[in-house]
This record gives sequence, C-alpha cells and structure tokens, in this order.
Amino acid sequence: MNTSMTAAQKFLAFSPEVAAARAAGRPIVALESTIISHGMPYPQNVQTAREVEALIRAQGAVPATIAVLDGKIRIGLSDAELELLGQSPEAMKVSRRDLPYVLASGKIGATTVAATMICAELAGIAVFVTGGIGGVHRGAEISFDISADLQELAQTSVAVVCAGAKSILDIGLTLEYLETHGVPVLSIGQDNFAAFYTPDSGFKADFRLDTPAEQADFLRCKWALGLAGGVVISNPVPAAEAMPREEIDAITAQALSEAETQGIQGKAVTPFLLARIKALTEGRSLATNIALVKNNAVAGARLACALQAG
Ligand code: PSU
Ligand code: MN
Repeated sequence: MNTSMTAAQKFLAFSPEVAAARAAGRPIVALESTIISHGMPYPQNVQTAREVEALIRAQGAVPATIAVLDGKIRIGLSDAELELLGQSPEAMKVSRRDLPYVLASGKIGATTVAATMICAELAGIAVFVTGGIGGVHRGAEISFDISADLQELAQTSVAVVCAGAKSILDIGLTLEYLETHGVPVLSIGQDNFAAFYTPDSGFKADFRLDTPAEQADFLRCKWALGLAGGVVISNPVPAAEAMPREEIDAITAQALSEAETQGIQGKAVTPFLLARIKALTEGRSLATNIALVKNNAVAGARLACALQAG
C-alpha cells in the first residue's frame, strides 16, 4: 500500500457488518449508490438495494453499499442510511472529480461506478456489482462525453460485474476505449457483450468465462502480473426479463433526441436518459433494470466467494 492510500484510510468508515467480515476474512461485494439516488425512482430504489444485499448474503458473501456521508466514505450502510440516500434529492452524483468536494463539505454523496471503484480499492474490496457501466456516448466525437467510469477501469483494480452498457451509449466505441486502455471485458454465459435491457449488444466480449472459478483465476493472474486496472464482467439480463430490442431501440432514440433538444449536458445526461426511458416504457424498463441488478448480485457474490477461496 502506498503512502497516499494510507492517508486515505482515515476517510473510510466501515459498517459493523463489513468490519466483522474484514476481520474474519469473509468475501465482500461492493455496491454503488448512484444507482439508488439517480438510477431508479423511490421507493423501488431502496427496495432493490435491500433485496440486492439480501441476495449477496444468501450466497455467503457480505454486501458493502458505498456512499459518502458526514465527511466519510461509508463502506456498508444501515437500513436507515439506504433510505436516506434513496429519499434525498440533495444527494450528489459523485464521480472521481467530485469525491474531494463531497467529503470536505460533509454533503451527501452517491458514488458512481468510478467513485465506487476508488472507494472499494481503498477498502480492499476486489468485486463490485452494479447495473450498467458508463461509456462513450453517441456523438462523443462532438460532445466529448465519455464517462469517467472508463478511465477508472483503466487504472483501478476492481472487477465490475454489470449487465453490459446501455444502448444510450455507443457500445462499439466504449469497447474500443476499453481495449485501448487494456481493460479486459469478460462475458458470462455467452460470447457477446450484453446491452443492459437486452442480452446481446451485437459486439463480442473479449473472453467468455462462465464459472466464478475461471473468473477468479483470471483476476488473480492479471493482478499478480502487476497489470493494475479493472475488469468488466458482462452478465446478460435473463431472457425472460429482457425487453424487446426494437422497443428499447426506439425509446432510446426518442430519449436521446429529447436530451439534445433540451440541451442536457455533463453529469445530468445519464440520469436524464434513464428517467426518460423509464417514463417512456411506463415502468417496464424499471422491472428489467431491477431484475438485471439482482442477477448481477448473485454472479458477483459467487465470484467474491471464489476469489476468497483461492
Ligand atoms: N448506467 C445505468 N444506470 C446507472 C448509471 C449508469 O444503466 O445508474 C450510473 C452509474 O452510477 C454510472 C453513472 O457510473 O451513471 C455514469 O454516469 P456518467 O455517464 O455521467 O459518467
Ligand atoms: Mn458524461
């Protein structure tokens, strides 16, 4: 551990459950909080967060939902704290650049994939479960809108279990960006990278590794070689809960054109698109979103157990 990591430890505060898991050397799975504050509406957001934690416990791992509260990076939240995040409109969406501000000011911060990876690495947690990662937005050659999640994957050594990336993004360019930065994209159960609401993005993932033991071997090998950085683990939404591709494509196109007409920019883009897609599908996209996060929780917990066992 380098000096700056040691200095950073004073900002960490572990919940009793996570502290006990660390002491006992049990497998731990990190969870993000932007998905709670900005990714889903209340009360489904809090309900889902609780159910996801329960699924991880049922697999024999310990969930650690990460957020910033009262000037501390909280690793593991109480039920009341999950509720607070889910209900506070003032909760900031916190990515890498926002972390110092939200910590120093004592405000409420919900961490994105990028910020959750940073906090998980500081806390010694190697496996992180989310819904979808940010990526290269369509039209990025004009807007320069590329999620900080990708740059984080390039440098922070955490495995991110997700259902791929949404088609609000340019999935082909997102995969090119990851390749340039040496970020491996693994896939579970199929050859292709997943597209969040639908199992198949039409683009191949780098390596198909179906079992948690194979995924754990891959991670151990990468990090033992000194190849710092993250790994994307794409876990497709189960077919029974997926949305029809034509429907989601049409709705995505509409949401994107509304964002352009309304001049939505910066960190507001992704939450705007998520909320519009939900409204335009009359909530069916939310059901798919919840199902895929739960599916990822099980995969991530199994991986954390395999990694700990090895
Ligand atoms: N994609 C989703 N659901 C989400 C997000 C992305 O399908 O909730 C959230 C995650 O927290 C992700 C962040 O890290 O949005 C990316 O935001 P941006 O595109 O502004 O980097
Ligand atoms: Mn962006």
